Amino acid sequence: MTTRAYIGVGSNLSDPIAKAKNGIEAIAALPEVVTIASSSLYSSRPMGPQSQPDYVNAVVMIETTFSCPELLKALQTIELNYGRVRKEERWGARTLDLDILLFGDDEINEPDLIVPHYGMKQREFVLLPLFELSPSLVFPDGSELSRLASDIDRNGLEVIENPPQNLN
Ligand code: A4P
Ligand code: MG
Repeated sequence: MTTRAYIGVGSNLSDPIAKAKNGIEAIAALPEVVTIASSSLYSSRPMGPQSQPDYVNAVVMIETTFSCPELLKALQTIELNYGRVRKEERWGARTLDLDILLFGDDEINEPDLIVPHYGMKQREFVLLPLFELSPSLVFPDGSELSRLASDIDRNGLEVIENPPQNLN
């Protein structure tokens, strides 16, 4: 069975543009995953502690035969390969953060896996790249992305690079 899923990519340390691209390429290279499209790369102001650099954010749309827990494990391996150091501080700086935003219409509430991602409806750096990829998307709870995306404050979010091409 194939599932369409969306992955949020974030980085704000050690050359974040390169780190975000590395992450996008590593997702495309996973077995059991076909990347349909990546959004542009965006520069975004930090949510959480303000004493950290701006982030580079993007969203990737994939088709996968992984289960959702298998996909999480694969993404965590990529995060570790790109040198992310897990720190105590919540929402602190990180080299590469890969979050499962949506996994088909699945609604999962496990201690280590919450899907749809719990914060996505309040985050311009998730909603606007997602809207670029799938403007007519409807969330599992029936809410429309187009409405959420038009209501949210851009908070300085800007495109810094066009989408990476030829990812498969
Ligand atoms: N986990 C649960 N659900 C998921 C999911 N859907 N996808 C668990 C991925 N992981 C999920 O994650 C902690 C645990 O979440 C994992 O072990 C996994 O089992 P983590 O990545 O180690 O910790 P974290 O990312 O620091 O925590 P959190 O609360 O997920 O942070 P966020 O929400 O990812 O926020 N500002 C801007 N502008 N752009 C950003 O991308 N990102 C953050 C991090 C803060 N500020 C930001 C940005
Ligand atoms: Mg995370």
